[in-house]
Amino acid sequence: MGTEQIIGRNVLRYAQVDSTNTLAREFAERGETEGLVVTADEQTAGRGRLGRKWIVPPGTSLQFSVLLRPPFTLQHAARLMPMAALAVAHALENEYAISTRLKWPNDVLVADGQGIYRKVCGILVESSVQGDTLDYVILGIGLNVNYTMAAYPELVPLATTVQDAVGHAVDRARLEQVLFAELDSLYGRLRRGESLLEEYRARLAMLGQRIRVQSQDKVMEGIATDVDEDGALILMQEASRIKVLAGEVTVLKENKEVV
Ligand code: BT5
Repeated sequence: MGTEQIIGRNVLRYAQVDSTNTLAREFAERGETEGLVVTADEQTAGRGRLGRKWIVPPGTSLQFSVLLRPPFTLQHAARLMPMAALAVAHALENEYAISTRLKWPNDVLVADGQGIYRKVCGILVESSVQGDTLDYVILGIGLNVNYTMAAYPELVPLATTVQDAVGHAVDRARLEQVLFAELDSLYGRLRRGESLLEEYRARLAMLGQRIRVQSQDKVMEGIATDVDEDGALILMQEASRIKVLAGEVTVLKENKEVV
């Protein structure tokens, strides 16, 4: 209450850009203050992690990047990914009463038309670091909204849309507004030193399950037991506890609903 809005106080809208993350970074380099949102109807070079592509039909979805200058240590910057995932989950649950699950490190899942949980949102966090301090962070969010994944057969096993989950098209402008408000509220909590970890853990689909993680060129298997305050996934292999900072997770003993 009474805290000043940061995220969404300044929103720049574009019809077409290469990537909102790239454009937001340019604004950051020119000294723009935090909270700026760059959003586009179409990205010609939308990207995921490790040079992967993010592909969405123009004008259907939410694709935006938020410039943040968090007053955190470098280590705490890892809290922004779970924050963004939680904000998307809250927005979808509150607006459409659908249940969400989170997949470490950067996906939000919802049940598609068949009741199988699939990726509806991907998050890309890019940080600029000066020495050992955090200069700025670009938080990129891609949320599939008003189209059906049936138009993209190669993504059907992996991905879904809000429309597929809810059963009809939704008010995209309203969803955007609600999501900015959620992001702003959770960012305010992080800035006040609160932890969002319990809420994040409660929605993580993979805890307690046997998983395989591909991290750089290493592949590891074990039980996913936790995510810590640094955003790392904790993997137990026999008696050893491995802290995984980044990677791709596959759940091995499939809880049938989760990809
Ligand atoms: C992500 O990467 O999931 C992060 C995606 C971030 C996109 C936003 S949009 C606004 C901002 N500007 C940008 O340029 N990017 C951000 P990753 O975990 O690496 O997943 C990428 C993989 O997801 C691809 O290799 C595809 O397999 C799959 N994919 C591509 N398009 C998708 C879509 N629309 N929905 C679900 N999965 C998709």
